[in-house]
Amino acid sequence: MRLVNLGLLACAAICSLQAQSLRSLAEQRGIRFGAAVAPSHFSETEYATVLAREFNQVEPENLMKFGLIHPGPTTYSFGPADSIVAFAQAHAMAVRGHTLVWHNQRPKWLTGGTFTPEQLFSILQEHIKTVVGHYAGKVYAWDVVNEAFETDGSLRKTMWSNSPGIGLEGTGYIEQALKWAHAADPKALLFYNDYNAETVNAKSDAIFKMAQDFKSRGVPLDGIGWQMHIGTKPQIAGMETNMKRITDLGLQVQITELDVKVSVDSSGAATPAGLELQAKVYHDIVALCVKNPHCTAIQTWGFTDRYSWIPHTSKGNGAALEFDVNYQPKPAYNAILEALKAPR
Ligand code: 9MR
Repeated sequence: MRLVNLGLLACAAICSLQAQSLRSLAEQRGIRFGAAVAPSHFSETEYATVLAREFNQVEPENLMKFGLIHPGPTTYSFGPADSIVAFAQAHAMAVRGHTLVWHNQRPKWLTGGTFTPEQLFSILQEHIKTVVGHYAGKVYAWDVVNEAFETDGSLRKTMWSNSPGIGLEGTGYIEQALKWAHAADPKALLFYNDYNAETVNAKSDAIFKMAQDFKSRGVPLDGIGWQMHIGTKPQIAGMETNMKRITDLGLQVQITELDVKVSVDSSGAATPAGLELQAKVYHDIVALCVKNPHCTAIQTWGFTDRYSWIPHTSKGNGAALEFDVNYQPKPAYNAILEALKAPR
């Protein structure tokens, strides 16, 4: 009897802990809660433990980008990203792929070369076919094209876009990339991903127009990724309006790179008030996604303040994630739990 009680007590403690994780609450809601990761940290026990306990999705923060996965014209380096897939499989997590077509983190052989549009067309086709083919059945969703629009809604001029790029007009190269990705893995969900396009503005208008056009012509686009690198004053109402118009097209929205930067002192510490404000923002963003059944994933860009891109690029800001540098949950973490628990 006593033993049984102890067993029940132990279960009560462990089971309620499990029931409280981000991943279990997200699973109950039918959404994925992910984190961008680097496998160089997997050997750190706390990193691996918290990641496996709290998240049901991972995405390589860098390792599937062109420059890292395709370092020579005919050389692919799949090993590091494969180790992320292996971690995910060992812990029943889904994998998002990031990213096939981008203007950053390209290899030297590509940036330093001189290629005709015909050659670039073949290079990109081969790249997408090889990378998506390698991960077919393992990566459930891809950010096929990343950051193709400027703030004013015009198309960014990159080596891929019509300048002359791969030789296709306007959003033609995005369409082509989606078609190549679809051919390489017909089951993968294909996303267009961008930043500062979460609320209604010139950039999100342009993305919406492209999505509308693609949907009307049967181009294989499944969703729009919202990076969501934000501060403490998000325009939730505008985001809700934008999410509705996208999902009304029959597309998904996934929040792909969420982090909420706050001011920090020279040691990287935020104030308690800053952390409370940040928690409210995390709550409101997660609540926004939970409310719309076509918002299917929320992913933070990392999960611990120990490893975050923010302090390196945004001076005076940091502490942007849901766990602190010692893997302790922050007010933001509890706020996410609350938002995941709330009725739709
Ligand atoms: O977090 C990534 C950082 O480690 C890289 O140095 C950087 C290179 O541009 O890319 C960061 O990830 C970016 C992502 O791929 C696309 N959206 C913006 C992210 C933050 O810069």
